[in-house]
Amino acid sequence: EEPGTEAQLRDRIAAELTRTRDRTALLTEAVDDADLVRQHSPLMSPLVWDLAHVGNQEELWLVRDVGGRDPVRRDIDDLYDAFKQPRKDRPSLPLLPPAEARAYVACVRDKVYDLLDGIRFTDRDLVADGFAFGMIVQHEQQHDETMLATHQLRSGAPVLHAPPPPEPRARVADEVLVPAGPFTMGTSTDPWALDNERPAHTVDLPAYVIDAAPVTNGAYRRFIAEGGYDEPRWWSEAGWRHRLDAGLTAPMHWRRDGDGWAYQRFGRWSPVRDDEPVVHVCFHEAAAYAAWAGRRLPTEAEWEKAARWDPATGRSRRWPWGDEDPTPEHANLGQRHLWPAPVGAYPAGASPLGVHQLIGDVWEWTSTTFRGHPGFAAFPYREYSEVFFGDDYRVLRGGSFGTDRAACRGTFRNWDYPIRRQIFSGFRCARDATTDERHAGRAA
Ligand code: AVJ
Ligand code: FE
Repeated sequence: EEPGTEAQLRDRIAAELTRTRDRTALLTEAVDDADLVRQHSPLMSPLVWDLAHVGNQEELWLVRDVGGRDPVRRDIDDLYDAFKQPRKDRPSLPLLPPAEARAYVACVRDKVYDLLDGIRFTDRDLVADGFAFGMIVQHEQQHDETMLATHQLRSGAPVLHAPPPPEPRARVADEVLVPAGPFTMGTSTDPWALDNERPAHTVDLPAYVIDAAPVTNGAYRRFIAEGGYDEPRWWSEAGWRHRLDAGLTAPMHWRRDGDGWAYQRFGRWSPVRDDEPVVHVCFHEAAAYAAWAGRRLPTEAEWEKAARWDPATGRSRRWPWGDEDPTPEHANLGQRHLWPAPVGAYPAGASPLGVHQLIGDVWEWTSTTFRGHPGFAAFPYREYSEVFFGDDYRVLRGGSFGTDRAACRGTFRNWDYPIRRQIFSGFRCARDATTDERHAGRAA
């Protein structure tokens, strides 16, 4: 590598670290100390736990492991170990108070900027192409999205502000035919891709049809109005049991408003807007809607082929629009806006086949349970993803309005329990292609 490249990578890493910390600061300075240490939902940590946990992971990986430096606070490792401390118990732990937590993360960050100065990115696998730094940036951004979800669950006066997302700029088709054939899923080359996105491998899919946009509030309201929540036949057995146990009747944060619906977003109520993607639905609700609509959820491979496959070259792109990182024209990412954008708001972000808003807006449930790609190798630690492999979790793809561009890609994989809906989760539907469509697809 030429020396200029290494200096550029250092600058880019420093900029990403700083940009990310600015977001963390915004999320943790918007509320007072009492609010920071409070648990806003048993599903979430107190914000002050996320803050110090982010610093502790940065200390473990960058200060101690990459930098080989002395621990800053070895005594708090257990407190901020997500596996040792279940979320519901975190508020009763002897956590660092807000001022100490801020001082701690700042101290760790100073050491990281210092060690970044002398780093050789060719020394070890862990730092090749800046990976360890990228992993830590992504980790902090993931917790920022989690903190944003905590903000959505807190009660009290609104503290977060952002301009509304753009209005529709294009008409979007209902659905798109994806022709049969192989495509490359996953990646072996994206430098900051995490272990579960690797390696690149070929997946051959039969022809299928996928929604050109996520399912909207308007469509979802018809499902509700036509008794979707009252009809066990649309629900899986586990889904129906959960629908009854949890008393589900509408997406989370919705309430009836006259003969319509209103939703609460970061402390403000407003009438539900029909042309926005529905958000805060669990996997079971998404699957029930799909069954009611005579469709199904896409598999994870179907989602990724629709997002990355370029029929002109046969290549898989990094993003639906190409290989270049997203700009605000491409997708609703990064908490620039506080809710999903209406369908048609991001024509520049569409895939070559004309599938819109795959990236940003809402995480999209797929029917696939979370497993390693063929040839998966845990790196650098099993606890990031391997320990979650199995049938308990469903994969979500594409990122939400609260996902940063650094923690999102055409290959990025998220996962959660099928009953979870405090995350910014929505979905789109798919179906097998008919015989006629398969022939038309081949002729085109
Ligand atoms: C990838 C979003 C499922 O928040 O549980 C954060 C990311 N892993 N700290 C999570 C993560 C460790 C993870 N998800
Ligand atoms: Fe974490």
